[in-house]
Amino acid sequence: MTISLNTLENIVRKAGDIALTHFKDLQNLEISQKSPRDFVTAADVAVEKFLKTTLFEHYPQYGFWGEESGKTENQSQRWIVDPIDGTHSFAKGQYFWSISVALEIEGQLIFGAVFAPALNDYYCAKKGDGAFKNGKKITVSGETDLGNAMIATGFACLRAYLEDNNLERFGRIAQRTTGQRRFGSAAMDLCLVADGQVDAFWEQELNLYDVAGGALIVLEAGGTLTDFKGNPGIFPKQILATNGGILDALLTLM
Ligand code: 2AM
Ligand code: CA
Repeated sequence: MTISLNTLENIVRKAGDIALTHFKDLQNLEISQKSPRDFVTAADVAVEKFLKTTLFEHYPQYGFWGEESGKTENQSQRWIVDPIDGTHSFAKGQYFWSISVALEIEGQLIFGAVFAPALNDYYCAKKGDGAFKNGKKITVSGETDLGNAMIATGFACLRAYLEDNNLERFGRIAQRTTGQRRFGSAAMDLCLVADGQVDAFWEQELNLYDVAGGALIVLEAGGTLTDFKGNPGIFPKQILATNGGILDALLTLM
């Protein structure tokens, strides 16, 4: 199996150009609702179509799973794609949205890329080779005191009408940390942990395509990925990413 990091960066950046074309012309953007509070725009569809076609041209051996078009046949070796993570932010003209692409082979993440076109920030990781932002190696923060920590979360769970809607947990953690942020793109949130811009991120009720790319980037930057009990692994319904230094203290509050 050989993938070219340069080829993949070019493909993902071209997908970013497609998204940006729509982003610069938001007044004419077609937006429809998949379900209450769940949007899809013409940009999501165009970016996914481009990625599906282009990745298949370069790597015909791999299947594809995208948020908007679903799964192809070969799912044991597959690309996992969120064409726009943070669609609501995108449609409002805000800058925190991203394109997330991961390659998973037999359940193992091999490659992850998260590109934020409006910020021109390209994060990527290949298993065993570290994590990079715009070509420079990145690592998680060294913070060990939860009281000094800057933490991000999201509220995808508010849409699912669950009993546990994250509000209590947010209140509990917010009172014991210095900074709290809510950016609106889980893929970006994971990259911010990887880059040390925040010390941890948690969210509930996500899907694998929201987090697959960012998950490998966190791990390759030296971070931890667990569920809310501290079991290691990628749990989109209950994901906790940290710098490692505040993991134990944060787990007591989850
Ligand atoms: P999206 O923009 O691709 O939908 C923000 O809290 C995060 O929640 C984003 O990663 C967003 O991804 C995700 N999200 C939004 N709606 C969701 C839904 N209905 N179910 C699961 N995740 C969702
Ligand atoms: Ca999406």
